[in-house]
Amino acid sequence: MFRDYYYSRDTVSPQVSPTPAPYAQQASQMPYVASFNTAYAMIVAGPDYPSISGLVTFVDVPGGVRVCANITGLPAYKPATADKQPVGPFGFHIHEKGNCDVGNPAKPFETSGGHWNPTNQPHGNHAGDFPVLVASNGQAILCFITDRFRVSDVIGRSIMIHENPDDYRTQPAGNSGKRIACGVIQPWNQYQPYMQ
Ligand SMILES: [Cu+2]
Repeated sequence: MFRDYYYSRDTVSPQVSPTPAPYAQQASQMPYVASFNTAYAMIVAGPDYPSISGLVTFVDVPGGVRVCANITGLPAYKPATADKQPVGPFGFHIHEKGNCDVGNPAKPFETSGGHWNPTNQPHGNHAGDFPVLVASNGQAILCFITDRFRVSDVIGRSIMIHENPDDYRTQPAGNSGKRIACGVIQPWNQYQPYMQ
């Protein structure tokens, strides 16, 4: 009820909120802010490493976006062999589409599309090319700041974790191998009423 009152204060009917609480009166004097300045992605595991889970958060900050990841259940490092990339550190990117359906288990998460690349850059400089995830005992914790987008640009896209490290050079995806976990980026505090 408070939200109804607050977001439609110019047309509010007295039946909806006959006696606004003091905090609502205060809020009604402040500008309405529809903000998408915080987003999150819950990470879901693909079939190869089903114990992966975690959260990635996106917060607009002056000059960019602070991205923080806390991922658990990542596989142990395996060195490269003659014909295989190392397992870990893990390539970490924003992909175009907000769809984390596993689809074909042999090639999971194809529905997320390719790398999000709004400015047509080579891989390594895509807006959503992130630092690799380095795991300790299966857990990777990472925060960084990027000025390549704002939070509102990435809502409705997805964040992807790959099995192999990103070489930041091979096109179009850094040779980072299989997609092993994915999360749809969703608005967190879609509305920011001035509430205490
Ligand atoms: Cu990727």
